[in-house]
Amino acid sequence: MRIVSRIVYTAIAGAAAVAQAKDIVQNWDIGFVDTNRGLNQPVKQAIGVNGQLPLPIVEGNLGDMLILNVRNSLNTPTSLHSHGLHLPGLNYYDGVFMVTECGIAPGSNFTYRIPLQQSGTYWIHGHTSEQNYDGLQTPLIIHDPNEPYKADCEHLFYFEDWWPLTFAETYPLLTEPNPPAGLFDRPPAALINGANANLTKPLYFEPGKTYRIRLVSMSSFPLFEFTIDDHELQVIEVDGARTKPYKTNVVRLASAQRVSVLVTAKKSTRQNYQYHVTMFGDFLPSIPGVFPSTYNGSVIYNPKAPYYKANSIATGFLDELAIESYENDSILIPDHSIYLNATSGFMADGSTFESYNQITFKDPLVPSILSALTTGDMARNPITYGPDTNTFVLKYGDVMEMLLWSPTTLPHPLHLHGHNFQIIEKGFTNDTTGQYRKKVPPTNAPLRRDTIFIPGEEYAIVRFPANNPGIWSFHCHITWHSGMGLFMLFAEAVDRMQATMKVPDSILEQCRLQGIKTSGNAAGNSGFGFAAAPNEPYLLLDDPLDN
Ligand SMILES: *[C@@H]1O[C@H](CO)[C@@H](O)[C@H](O)[C@H]1NC(C)=O
Ligand SMILES: *[C@@H]1O[C@H](CO)[C@@H](O)[C@H](O)[C@H]1NC(C)=O
Ligand SMILES: *[C@@H]1O[C@H](CO)[C@@H](O)[C@H](O)[C@H]1NC(C)=O
Ligand SMILES: *[C@@H]1O[C@H](CO)[C@@H](O)[C@H](O)[C@H]1NC(C)=O
Ligand SMILES: *[C@@H]1O[C@H](CO)[C@@H](O)[C@H](O)[C@H]1NC(C)=O
Ligand SMILES: [Cu+2]
Repeated sequence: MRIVSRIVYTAIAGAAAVAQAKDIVQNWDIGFVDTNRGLNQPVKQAIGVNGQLPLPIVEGNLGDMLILNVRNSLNTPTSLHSHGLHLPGLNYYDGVFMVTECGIAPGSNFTYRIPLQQSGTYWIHGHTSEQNYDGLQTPLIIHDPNEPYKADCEHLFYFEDWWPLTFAETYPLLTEPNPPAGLFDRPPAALINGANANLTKPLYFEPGKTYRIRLVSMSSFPLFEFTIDDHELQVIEVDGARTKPYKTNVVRLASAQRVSVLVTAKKSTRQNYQYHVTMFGDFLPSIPGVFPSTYNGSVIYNPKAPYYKANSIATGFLDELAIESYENDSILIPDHSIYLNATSGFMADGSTFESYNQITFKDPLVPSILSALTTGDMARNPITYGPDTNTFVLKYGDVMEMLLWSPTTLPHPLHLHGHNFQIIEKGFTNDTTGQYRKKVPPTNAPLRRDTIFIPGEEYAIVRFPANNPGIWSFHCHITWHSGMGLFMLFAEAVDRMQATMKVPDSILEQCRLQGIKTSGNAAGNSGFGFAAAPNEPYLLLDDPLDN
């Protein structure tokens, strides 16, 4: 491992703080690992790193350089996405297969060089063929040496659901007209910090001390909740963005969301307490012992003391419209508004898929970033990215508003790459009176986050500035749904991309290794030649009330 130090000077309140910036080097040989993760399940062919699962947790400081040296020992392409990092100018390290790269060819090596420019709680996961579902995922923690929210000590909890079938085995059950088995016939189990959720670690609290607890949902589907009996949790970070302190007694996380809380220990050591992690889905069929399942851990003040008896376990959503951004951002005024209907439906043959606005995402034949950089003026025409990528072309600096609707009973945690968005409004899709509409008060600094959970039959309005030239994905983080096509692209400031962005040769080399074209439109042609591009018919809609 090579550590190269650079000096970074940060001015705080007139004084100069000096921090040693370093390279965080991870050498990851990505390969198959047969495991049941210590659960009461059959062994399946999972995806791990250096023969291991869970993956190493990645940690660094603001200003460090993360160097991910990857060897692909799978028999399919792979890629890694640093979820929540905006990567200004470095769109080609976003890790999305056939969007920002060709994937890393089997048997080859590739290096991601990712400057850590945002502090907070993130995660790294596979972004090719939903490989995260099979284990390719781990938290990424970026500390700020000048963190305004002081804590005496930190704890990390990350949550996963683990299924007995691989994603490839599950896919036909999701999409085939007459699936051979039910999706919930072989239910998942919960993992906490990469291990069987029953093995909860004890937390040792000292009177008066303050603890930062980082919560990461790497869930493929269910929701997770975290609460500590009779202790207040103060939210200070949501999806990497600092918030003003917000008091709650429970944090609910949808897939891909992260939250940090501060907890101040009690003054007395007379009692010990329990924390609880619950895996559930109000939208999922209830399966005894699975949905919901609660795992209890100890919060120990004094090993000899009795435990506090709680009457109930706290539960509920965070009120995202009440939490304020730390940065005092004002509400963005949109230049454009787009309507995205997250619909499920079927093709004429009866196979089921998902979509935004009835367009089911299919990978283009040329990575979209290379289409943007090689097609000149045509890059401003959304058709260049192919009929099935559902690409919206954005002008630099425009403020975009998205109206996100789930007209069915299915919920969707929707994640935007390269940005976070302000949450402006939420409500029910069928509320014609506007009675259940909730808007952020005009005096507030709206919460910013990168993944918003839209419950079934609800909508939300979010806004973001198009200030990050690149091709950015916007997709559902329920792994089943992204695999079924609930995925689309923003081609942002393509003129600036063409003027300033140079894709490293290592990216192009991976395309060559796999015989993938590195120029032209989504079909690898110029102009309007799309003959070979994937072109699915529009989805026929499910009856939204019959889902
Ligand atoms: C590729 O990575 C592997 C494992 O990390 C390493 O042993 C090997 O030397 C690398 N190969 C090249 C050509 O860099
Ligand atoms: C935890 O233990 C309970 C009781 O033995 C068992 O029913 C459950 O399946 C276990 N959970 C996991 C994730 O293994
Ligand atoms: C977990 O805690 C809850 C609430 O205190 C309790 O009802 C439940 O029985 C506990 N579960 C286990 C496995 O101890
Ligand atoms: C936000 O505004 C409050 C109240 O005016 C102020 O105390 C605080 O320092 C501001 N925060 C930032 C990050 O500018
Ligand atoms: C959104 O999709 C639903 C079907 O899932 C449909 O009933 C509704 O009309 C669509 N809304 C718009 C504005 O397209
Ligand atoms: Cu979804």
